[in-house]
This record gives sequence, structure tokens and C-alpha cells, in this order.
Amino acid sequence: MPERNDRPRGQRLILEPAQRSQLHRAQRRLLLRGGLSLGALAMISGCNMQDGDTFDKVLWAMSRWNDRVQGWLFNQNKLAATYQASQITDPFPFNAYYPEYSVPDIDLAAWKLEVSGMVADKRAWTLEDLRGLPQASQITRLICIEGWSAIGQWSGIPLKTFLQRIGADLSARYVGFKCADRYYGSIDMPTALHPQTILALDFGGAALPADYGQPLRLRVPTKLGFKNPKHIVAMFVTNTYPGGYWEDQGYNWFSGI
Ligand SMILES: Nc1nc2c(c(=O)[nH]1)N[C@H]1C(S)=C(S)[C@@H](COP(=O)(O)O)O[C@H]1N2
Ligand SMILES: [Mo]
Repeated sequence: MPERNDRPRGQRLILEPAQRSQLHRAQRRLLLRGGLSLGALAMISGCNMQDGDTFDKVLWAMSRWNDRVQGWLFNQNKLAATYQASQITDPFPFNAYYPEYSVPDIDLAAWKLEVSGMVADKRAWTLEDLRGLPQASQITRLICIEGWSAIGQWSGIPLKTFLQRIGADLSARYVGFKCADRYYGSIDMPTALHPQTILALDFGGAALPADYGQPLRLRVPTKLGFKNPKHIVAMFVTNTYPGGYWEDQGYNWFSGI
């Protein structure tokens, strides 16, 4: 057991020696950067660090705290870089948690976007309905955490326009997405309202091909690739943290500017 006198009262973490020194280094960094102690972090994050809390749990709490700070610092006027048509990457890379031959096969005529949560109008949307809404186009860079990036052109409905159209509570904290595969994700409301965040229907000037998220994907160029869910089937507005497919396995939730 680590000595008790080097931690604020009430914290009784059970740690291996290696974890202990990692935790001390983390604590030192927190104090140096922002004058925030682990005790304060525990209070803010709701991780009370009682018996049985692990180093992992503290790290998760730190990551969630980091997300909140980044959310507060986020500037809705800050735009992701845009590019010329001549700079578009061809062929554009495919990425998913499964190989290309497992891309979901979607019946476009039967497909609907379900809408739920803190919204006034919960009716489902067909592709035709969505194509009737105002569209915006962008040539931006998709950056994957695995170490590659590519420039593409996406067009679709600004998410802000869609949220306004369905009478979403714009003071809610999160917008969540469920996909036709086992993927799911969520973004903070300021990012959802950002002018470059779109519900993309088109890629390279034509309907989204299967590989790139047919029939609807989120395109949010201010965030990493994994925050751009493809094959969306449902969208919801909520104050309850929805997490995401990779976020729930340790990727940082905010992951952007
Ligand atoms: N439904 C779904 N969406 C997804 C993924 C996935 O596996 N399933 N992978 C994400 C990741 S990690 C990246 S980098 C991008 C890749 O998009 P692309 O295939 O258009 O390059 O999609 C994101 N959206
Ligand atoms: Mo990715």
C-alpha cells in the first residue's frame, strides 16, 4: 500500500508500484499545467477514488476532464482547412473496424433516419426528404488516428440546419449517432452547430458509395476520422454522455479542435 500522507484524505487507491509512479507523474503534470490536483480532478470528474478504484479508472476520469476543458475552449468560429479540387486524394482510403468486404449492404429504398431524444419532431427521414433540405459542400482533410490523412469532397445538410429543422434542444450537451454496422458515436453540441459539420449524402459529387458510408455519414472536419460515423441509421440529442465505438475502448472523446 502507498503511504497515506501524500494524498488528500479519502483517496485510497490500490496501486502497483509502477502505476504509483505513473500517477505521481500525472499529478505533477496536472499541478504544473493548471494548478489542478488529483483530488480536485476527482471531485470534478465524479471519480471518488475510493478503495477498488484502479489507475485505469483515474485515467478515464482525467480523459473525461480533458474533454470538458477542450469543449470549453472550443471556438465555433475556428474553421478546418479547405482545399482545391486538384488536391483531392484519389483513390480515397477506406477505413472501418472490419475489412472492405464486410461493408454493410443497405437497402436504400427502405432506409430511414430515425430521430429521438431532446427534439420536438421525431418523425423519421427518407433519403428523398433529406435531399430536399439545403445542402453545403466542402473539400476537407479526413485525418485518421492510425496515421494517414486524405482530402475529399463531401456534400450534405449542415447538421445545424437539420437540428433546427427537427426542433432539437440546442442547449443539450450531445448529439449521438447509431450506424448500420456496430459503430456508434457522439459529438458535443458546439461541434454539432459548427458551420463545417454536415450530414453528408454525397462524396466526390455523387451519392455516398458503400465504402464511404452509404447512404448518410457525419462529416466533421474539425475532428479525427473516427468521429465521422458512416452508415448512420439513427440520431439522438441528449444530456447523457453517449460515448462511441472507439471512445469506449480508450480513444479520447473530444479528439479535435
Ligand atoms: N459506421 C462506421 N463509421 C466509421 C468507421 C466504422 O468502422 N464504421 N470508422 C471510422 C474511422 S476510424 C475512420 S478513419 C473513417 C474512415 O472513413 P473513410 O472510409 O471514408 O475513409 O470512418 C469512421 N467512421
Ligand atoms: Mo480512423
